[in-house]
Amino acid sequence: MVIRGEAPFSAIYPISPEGLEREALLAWARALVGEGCRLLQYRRKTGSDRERFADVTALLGLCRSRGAKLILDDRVDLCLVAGADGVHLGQEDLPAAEARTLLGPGAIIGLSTHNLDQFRQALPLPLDYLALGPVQPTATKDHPDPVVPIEVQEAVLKESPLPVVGIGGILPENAGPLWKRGFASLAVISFLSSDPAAGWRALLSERP
Ligand code: 3NM
Repeated sequence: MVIRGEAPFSAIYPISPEGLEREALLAWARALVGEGCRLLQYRRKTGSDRERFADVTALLGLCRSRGAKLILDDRVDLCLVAGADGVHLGQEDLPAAEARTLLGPGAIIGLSTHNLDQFRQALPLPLDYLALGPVQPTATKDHPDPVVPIEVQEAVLKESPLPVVGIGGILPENAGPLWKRGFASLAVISFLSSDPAAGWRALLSERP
């Protein structure tokens, strides 16, 4: 576990948009890494494992050459075979303890939480960071959880010994207050999907 103390992610945690062809996916990642992004997440819910494996291999080549890390959404198996830097687990994925056993102490493992109960249940787990969301309404996720009320966000941020990543509907107009509230990083799909470099700069310009 490498994050405790010093988070390897930047203030923005980009997650790949669904449906990009490999060249477009690489261009997306290249633009972000070129802006100084140190940690990206590959998320692909559709398509085959063969395609996912090829995407991850290509992204890892780019990330390795630029000193950035690559986290895979959900897929501990793919992380192991491809040699990615870690996984981001959802509430229905492999339990964090089993993921840690398989991936070892050096992997970065994060977990999505959507309410106070899930957050508290996550505290004893061998995780490097927690995500909390959606912090704003999002159209990107199928069946998103209800938006996490500000009081719950504040309670989580106050209690968490781990860095907390905010996710869901993040835009320049809402990013500043989220950073001020104490989120270590903000995970973003839509706003970074069409022009990632410009989106990255627009978001960062709101950082307090
Ligand atoms: N997880 P956008 S919200 C992947 O609540 C994901 O855990 C969420 O995409 C959660 O930046 C979300 O386009 C979608 O809203 C984030």
